[in-house]
Amino acid sequence: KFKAQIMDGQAIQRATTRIAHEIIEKNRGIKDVVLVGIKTRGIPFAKRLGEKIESIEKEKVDIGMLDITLYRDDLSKVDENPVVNDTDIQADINDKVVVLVDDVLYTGRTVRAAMDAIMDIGRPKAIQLAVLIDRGHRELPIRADYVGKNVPTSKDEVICVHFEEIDGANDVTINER
Ligand code: 3GP
Ligand code: 5GP
Ligand code: MG
Repeated sequence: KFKAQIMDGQAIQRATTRIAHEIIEKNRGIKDVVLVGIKTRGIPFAKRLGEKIESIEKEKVDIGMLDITLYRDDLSKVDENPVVNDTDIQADINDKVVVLVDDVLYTGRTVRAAMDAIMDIGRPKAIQLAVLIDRGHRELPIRADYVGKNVPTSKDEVICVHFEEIDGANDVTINER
């Protein structure tokens, strides 16, 4: 059940532009940066960040992806373990800064699984995390380095992220389960 729109397309675009600048600033350029999008909507978000970074720095950015699912039959249950199904990272991540990119950060379990998968592939010099929305309720000691918007939620609420590339529209809404 729809409750409210928290970001429109322009707000998503501005947050994306800001985070692109923050990634460049924190890493003093993007020479060693590899973006890794997490499954469905982390991937278009990573691509958008990559395009923005390239247009600012006039330099190519490597992008990879991870497919991680939570073995939950019901999204209201959050005590299951995420499983990495598929990894597509062509770039050499050794001694690189891997920036994990997801649409929503919630319990942190997906990000933990993503960090495990990354460490299995190589030895990055650092792993950072970028998310469009941080909705709170962490169950692990994980925080994002780059956040589009902090949105305090109850556990009964769901954040719906819509990207043109997948959903045919750009916005973020908060819904009741
Ligand atoms: P995403 O792949 O774009 O992140 O987890 C699968 C999908 O279910 C997610 O898509 C997300 O949009 C949606 N979803 C909505 N609410 C929740 C939630 O509370 N937990 C999880 N894991 N996914 C949710
Ligand atoms: P986690 O709980 O592991 O932090 O998040 C699990 C996965 O589900 C992540 O990919 C995250 O983007 C997604 N997710 C968690 N809560 C929500 C939510 O409320 N809305 C959306 N769209 N995705 C969510
Ligand atoms: Mg996600």
